[in-house]
Amino acid sequence: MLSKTIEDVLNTQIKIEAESSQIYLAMACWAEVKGLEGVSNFMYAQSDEEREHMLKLVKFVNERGGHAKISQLAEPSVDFISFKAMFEKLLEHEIFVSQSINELVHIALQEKDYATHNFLQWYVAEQIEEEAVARTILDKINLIGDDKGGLYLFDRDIANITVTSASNTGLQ
Ligand code: OFO
Repeated sequence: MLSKTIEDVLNTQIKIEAESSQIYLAMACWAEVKGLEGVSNFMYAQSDEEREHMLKLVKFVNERGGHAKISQLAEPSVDFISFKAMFEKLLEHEIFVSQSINELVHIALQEKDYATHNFLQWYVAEQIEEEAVARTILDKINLIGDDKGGLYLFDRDIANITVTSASNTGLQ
């Protein structure tokens, strides 16, 4: 059974994951209308992943005797000055989510809720992976600079920068 404190913080995380999904969906749209097909596919996949993260939390809260809250979401930015700026936003957002997960882990320990603490380890691993992917992409973007040919190749090759979910690393 979840304590009220844990239920509330998990519900806040549900909202954060849902907002992450919306943020990446907006990025997918921006890239798609700019003709960056590879980048938009990457962002659509990211958006789907975030929805899965949200659902995993929803199920956990409901199964542990709480009630998952589905809340109103903040409207994401829909315009970016460049695709580099967009990926910088992505990294910034993932760092914010990692901090939120760290705080959750801390609260779970304080509350002596070891089941939730254990459940959250999947998210800890996932955040390490997602931050690493965002940094890899930004390194590549910095290499390209303003080179249009480089951008073309980047858009083609981003499909190979896979987002390895923690579920594939045996941590689930
Ligand atoms: Fe939900 O993993 Fe990124 O934010």
